Amino acid sequence: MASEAEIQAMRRAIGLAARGLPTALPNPVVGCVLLDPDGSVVAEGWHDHAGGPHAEVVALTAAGERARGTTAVVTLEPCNHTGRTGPCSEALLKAGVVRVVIAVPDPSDAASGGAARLEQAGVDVEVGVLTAEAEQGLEPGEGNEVWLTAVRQQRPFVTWKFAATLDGRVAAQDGTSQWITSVEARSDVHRLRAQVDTMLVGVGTVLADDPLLTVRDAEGSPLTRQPLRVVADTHGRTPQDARIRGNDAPTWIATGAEVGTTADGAIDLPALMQQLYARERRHVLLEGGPRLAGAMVEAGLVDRVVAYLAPALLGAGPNALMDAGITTIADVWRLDLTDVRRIGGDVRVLARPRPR
Ligand code: AOF
Ligand code: ZN
Repeated sequence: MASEAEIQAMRRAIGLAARGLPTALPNPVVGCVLLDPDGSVVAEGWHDHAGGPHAEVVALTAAGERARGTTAVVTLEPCNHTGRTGPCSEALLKAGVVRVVIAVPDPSDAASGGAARLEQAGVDVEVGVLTAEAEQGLEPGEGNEVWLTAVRQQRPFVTWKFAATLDGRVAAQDGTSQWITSVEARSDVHRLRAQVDTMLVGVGTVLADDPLLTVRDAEGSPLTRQPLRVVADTHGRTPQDARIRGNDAPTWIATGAEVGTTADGAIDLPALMQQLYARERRHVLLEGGPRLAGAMVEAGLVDRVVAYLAPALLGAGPNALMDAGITTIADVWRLDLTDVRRIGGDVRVLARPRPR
């Protein structure tokens, strides 16, 4: 049984882990707290970026000799492999840690086995402390859900974002769409973009809006780390002078010829997701349009929905979601609300699909 001090330390470690959110990809976010036998904190650490030291190693380094005899409280099972860095299981053993408390087992084939290795070496191991909190985060969207889902499904986690009027429209009848939501909602979208490694749009959106799809800070300057921009473009219709092709950020125009097509001739979206995973992409922000969103929903490739709803009405024009293969109310796609808040003059809804 985990002690009260260990549970408190795990909550702290989950908070620390979230500090790695924008930069840890394609790695998980991980936090670690080392406790004395009397429950006081000796040192702490989190995983900042892939290639950098793991959370455990950061905490062990900070503790130095004081690590001996401590309990390590970690949000993810310590790795047991040499990837960009060495195995945390061995580092913990070498430092003389006597007990390890873990929130979530590592689902990856390459790195798992740390808990077994530690136990076999005589360390007291406990798995399953604050598991849900570590996956979901203390704040919505700040846990390890993205990375865990990606590894479990062997495809990137997909967040579908749209901005619509109260009657669900993303553009007017004549196709004009700027700007449905407030400036505050638009800067929130840039914060969202900064947390992913990939942005996906359909070629229809490129042809209609010619989006740049870069991430900018509050002052409007581009960030140094820009997500990969991907266009789902079955027949290669992206114009040569489209803004998305510019060298502001990396771009992949994914065509049917390259990725593969389904029986009805459309780009094979599960194959596209697998190829992105193979390129170490773990979090895709799907930004439209309605047709691609419909196909992604139909293919079961949406893991989180972020909707910005403006108190405005259009009465005509395209809806956020088209043709998701749902024809009768019994098949309605139900979501669970995870967060609702006011952003500027708009409402932001976070929702998670229920398994179908
Ligand atoms: C941990 N602690 O802080 C992290 C872990 O290439 P590497 O060396 O960075 O290893 C990446 C893999 O290690 C990653 O896919 C995941 O399985 C695990 N991440 N493990 O013990 C950490 N970031
Ligand atoms: Zn590790």
